[in-house]
Amino acid sequence: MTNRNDPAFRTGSMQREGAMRDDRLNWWREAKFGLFIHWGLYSIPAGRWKGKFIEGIGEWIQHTDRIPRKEYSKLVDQFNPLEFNAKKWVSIAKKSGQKYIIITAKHHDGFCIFQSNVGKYNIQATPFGKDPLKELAIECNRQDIKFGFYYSQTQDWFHPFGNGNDWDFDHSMNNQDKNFDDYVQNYVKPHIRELLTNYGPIAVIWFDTPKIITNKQSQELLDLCHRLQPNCIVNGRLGNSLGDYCSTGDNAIPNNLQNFDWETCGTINDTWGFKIDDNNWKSAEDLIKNFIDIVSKGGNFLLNVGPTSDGIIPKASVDKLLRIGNWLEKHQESIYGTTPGPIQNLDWCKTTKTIENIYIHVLNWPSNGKLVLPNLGKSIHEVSILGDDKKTELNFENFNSDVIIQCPVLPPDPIVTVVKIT
Ligand code: JFZ
Repeated sequence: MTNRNDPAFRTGSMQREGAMRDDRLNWWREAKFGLFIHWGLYSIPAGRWKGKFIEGIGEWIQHTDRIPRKEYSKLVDQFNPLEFNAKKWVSIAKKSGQKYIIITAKHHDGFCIFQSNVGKYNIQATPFGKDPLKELAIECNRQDIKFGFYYSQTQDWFHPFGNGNDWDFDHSMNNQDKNFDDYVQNYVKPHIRELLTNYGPIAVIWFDTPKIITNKQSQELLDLCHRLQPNCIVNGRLGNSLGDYCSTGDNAIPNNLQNFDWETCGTINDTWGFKIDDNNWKSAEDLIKNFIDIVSKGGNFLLNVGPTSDGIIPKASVDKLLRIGNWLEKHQESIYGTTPGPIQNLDWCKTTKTIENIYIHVLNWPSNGKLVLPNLGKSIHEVSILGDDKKTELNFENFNSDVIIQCPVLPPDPIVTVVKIT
């Protein structure tokens, strides 16, 4: 069955096989690329608390600095993202070649960035007074992008029975299990019901950090999601090896091809939630190469941005995303709707395939332009450079058990050139 031994799959997940699951996952398997958005109260302090620089990822600031919930929750009075524009955000994803968007409806801090009748710690309590998730749902529908929610089902540092806040609450009390179950039944489930009822079709519910959640609780959440929206897929961080697909650890890419559905979630700098002081940006080139590596091993890439509390996606993030989009525009054929290609063991090239074609993504261009590939086991009709308007046919010859393709000496694409073999 599935092989989840690679260290990239620390969070684990199993999928039950079946036609229903295949139906749900069909679009996702072709989509390859999604936009992750971490946005919440933590976007306001943005990594600094009372003038102090706080180590670690931005959305964990309350935990890292053990900020009392009474103090932290005052941030609701300040949350007023006047620059938020759903159309702009969705357009960025669209132009970047991303086919789905997943946004934090509730992160570990417990704040719900949507209108909820369950509890009061939500967007209605802020001066903003609108529901950004509703606007995004409508806009995604307009621009034909799938829409989904991140929801922290176990950790909740605001709810007294949620997991993780040991500075305000003493969770070693006798009723811990019972209380946590109370939180799941009467808080988490009603939230999920709202999210899967009030926003039209929801493509993904993305759970996280399962920790103490029991098998029964995970199963009940999974059943609830599928009952409310049979087409909604659920990620593996639901816990207890349940869910429709596996998530790797953050930014982790497995070493080899995997024979199950999986996704890498990654950051462009070092944080998920916006952090003023984090300027450690990855280059667009590295992100594209990581993306190709992931797709060649059968995975999807969910790439994160952390908008400011004003509602602006940092310019550096937008720049990188658009550069990925530029590359993708010319190379869509070798990415979307493909499956992993026949050559998996070479570092300088990553391959994908369709029924008719094999796509060689050349990460390191050979100085003489000669690509030496192992025998592909099929007869080659034609070789060309993907995106070459003139469709120039390249010469190739068989040599012992190799195929040698003569390409231009200089790589035609400045980032990654793709050679298409028909
Ligand atoms: C979790 C969150 O705690 C974090 O804030 C962010 O939302 C991220 C996407 O997910 O962090 C994790 C979860 C799992 C691993 C690492 C970080 N893991 O398995 O390696």
